[in-house]
Amino acid sequence: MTQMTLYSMPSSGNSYKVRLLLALQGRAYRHVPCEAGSDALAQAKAEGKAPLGKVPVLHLADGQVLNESNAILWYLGTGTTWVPTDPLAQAHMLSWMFFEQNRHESVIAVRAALRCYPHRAAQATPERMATLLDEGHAILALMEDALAGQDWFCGAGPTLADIALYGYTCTADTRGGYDMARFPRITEWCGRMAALPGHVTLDHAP
Ligand SMILES: N[C@@H](CCC(=O)N[C@@H](CS)C(=O)NCC(=O)O)C(=O)O
Repeated sequence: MTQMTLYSMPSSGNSYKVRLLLALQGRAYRHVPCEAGSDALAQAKAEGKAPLGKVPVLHLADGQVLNESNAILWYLGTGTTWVPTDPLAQAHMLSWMFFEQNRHESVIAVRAALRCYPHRAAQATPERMATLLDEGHAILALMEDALAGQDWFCGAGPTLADIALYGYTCTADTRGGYDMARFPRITEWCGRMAALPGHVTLDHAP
């Protein structure tokens, strides 16, 4: 049977978001791992499987192709409990997803990449790392404030906003070097995410 195919980078939070939602939904798919610097990533690009030059990319059963992690989340989540039905609640959810791409990922994921990927190490100057550390802590403080009095970022249950933000936050300490002891609400929220039925970790191979 033809099924969805996901080209994703095992070590990437953007890719992990999509793998996590698929796991939480219990959906079957074919996975093509495309690690940074791998032949598989180069081949996927050369064969036009990643039209924007990045992963994750979801190839639907009918051959249509979806780029951008949060757009893929939207496609997979629409019509399910992962997307609120009220338009205002949807907009709140989307605002967190835009925040994640514009402000969170561009700092917290970048610091993690500079620490973890050998080919990025030369860019990890002390000044840049210190700036990214301060900026990341400020971003995490915004999330910590938003979780005051609520378990999830948007409404009474988990939505795509939680998955998008979780992608890089769950490893902000181990990979990014951020001090998560300063953010107890985020730590508890990560625990709630990890307890969701079907949850998989970043290193889970589908
Ligand atoms: N905004 C995109 C970012 C995708 C992205 O930057 N992917 C990186 C891994 S996190 C990638 O494909 N890198 C491989 C390359 O640039 O060759 C998304 O959320 O999907």
